[in-house]
Amino acid sequence: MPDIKDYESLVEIKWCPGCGNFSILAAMKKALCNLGLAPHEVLIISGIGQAAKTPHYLACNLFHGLHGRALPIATGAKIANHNLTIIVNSGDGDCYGEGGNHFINAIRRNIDLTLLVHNNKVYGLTKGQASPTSDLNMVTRAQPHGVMLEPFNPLAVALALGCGFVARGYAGKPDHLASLIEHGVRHRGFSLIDILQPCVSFNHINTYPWYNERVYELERSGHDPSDFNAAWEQARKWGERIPIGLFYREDKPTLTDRLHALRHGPLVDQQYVPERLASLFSSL
Ligand SMILES: Cc1ncc(C[n+]2csc(CCOP(=O)(O)OP(=O)(O)O)c2C)c(N)n1
Ligand code: SF4
Repeated sequence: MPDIKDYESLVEIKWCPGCGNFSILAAMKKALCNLGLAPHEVLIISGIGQAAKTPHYLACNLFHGLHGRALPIATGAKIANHNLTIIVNSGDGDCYGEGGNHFINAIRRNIDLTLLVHNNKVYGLTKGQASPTSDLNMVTRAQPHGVMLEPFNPLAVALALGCGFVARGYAGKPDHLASLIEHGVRHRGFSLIDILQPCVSFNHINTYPWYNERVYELERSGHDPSDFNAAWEQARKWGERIPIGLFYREDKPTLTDRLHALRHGPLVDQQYVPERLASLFSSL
């Protein structure tokens, strides 16, 4: 059984003291140990941002990619070796802004991976500009007259695209979050966990006290995660009361189940036969 210490990295953590990312990191370690996964069985992939530094702070396989491009890298990795457990760490700007198109198409493909979006509702790394999830009228140094766009609702978009695991966690409830991550990794298919992550340096509205007053756990409110309409209703709630937990779950075939070329096992275990490629090229 792996131990939390097995996942401890020697890299110095550069997040601000009090940042919500610390409890997301701790929840990930706890979930991976509870799942009995050894570090060599896990691949963590990220894009750019504060959230995207997470893989450096875990001692396992990692790939730190480019802005919004974690999901295409994860898709390639999963096709090459679908025995790997893949987790993507992204931020609201990285995933829903810069990588928005990849977010949509990764859900449609139903790639078996877990996407953790550290949603602090600002661009943290670049010092607090509004992000796609910033609330209307939020004032930042770059938006002195307030945000003019309606916020992006990742849970509603994921539900509309047929995502089979749609959840929201909160960095202020790390045990609840660890359990969601565990369930997300166990789910065969694309699992989205949007995580409410206070940014103590640049978001002085959506703070720990602000969330603590509002969040409630769906698991304690009689919510049925197999009921799509109930999930849709919960996903549209924001403001005075904010639901966290598993909104929706459904099993469906994954991309690697559907790929004909993988029927004999992962690509990494298949023999490379250059003649087959040569005959394909000569037939074109
Ligand atoms: C194409 C492009 N757009 C924007 C940027 C600047 N940029 C780098 S990281 C980042 C913010 C990422 O925000 P988020 O994903 O919310 O991450 P956080 O730092 O808050 O965790 C931005 C805007 C860039 N370098 N290149
Ligand atoms: S700027 Fe915000 S998101 Fe980045 S490390 Fe500091 S508190 Fe965390």
